[in-house]
Amino acid sequence: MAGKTVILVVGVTGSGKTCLIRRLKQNKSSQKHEKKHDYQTTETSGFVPTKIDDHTFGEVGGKLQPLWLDYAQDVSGIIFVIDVRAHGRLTQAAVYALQLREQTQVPFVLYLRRASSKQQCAHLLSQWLLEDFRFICALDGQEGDLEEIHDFVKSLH
Ligand SMILES: Nc1nc2c(ncn2[C@@H]2O[C@H](COP(=O)(O)OP(=O)(O)OP(=O)(O)O)[C@@H](O)[C@H]2O)c(=O)[nH]1
Ligand SMILES: [Mg+2]
Repeated sequence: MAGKTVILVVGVTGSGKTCLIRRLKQNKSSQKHEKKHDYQTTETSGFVPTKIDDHTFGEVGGKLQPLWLDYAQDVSGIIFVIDVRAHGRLTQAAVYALQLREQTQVPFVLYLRRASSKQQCAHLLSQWLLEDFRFICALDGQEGDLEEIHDFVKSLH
């Protein structure tokens, strides 16, 4: 059955959820080949499912943060997107991530977008007291982040 594994994709407004799902759908392994129109988005409202192979990636926009937990009920895993350059929203994003992981039992991964290095990601995680979180460090302009998402998805039941 297509779309049987549902992965919830959450994160604060503008963190990059819609664009990430779009890249997954187009299987764009490199951000270097991006076209400008690929990244023109509007705020997501409600739950937006995107089927990719055997999986459904369900985005819930940042505006609906109070409902993330409700949407997390029947999913196989959660991808929490953080834009590490959105300085004004980082602390809030980290608190939301911590709360959501505490309240859910399914595999959870942080996707740290626009990171400058793995060390920067590790430093941020320790600053936020999230050292034990599984994370994907999406380095600016480099390949490999989608493969890590595929690995996460493959590990889900
Ligand atoms: N060039 C580039 N821009 C990105 C990328 N991801 C996000 N952006 C920019 O960030 C903006 C917001 O990204 P979205 O993916 O819409 O953010 P979102 O997390 O879905 O936001 P909500 O739906 O409002 O919660 C986009 O319109 C782009 O301008 C990316 O991978 N590359
Ligand atoms: Mg969106």
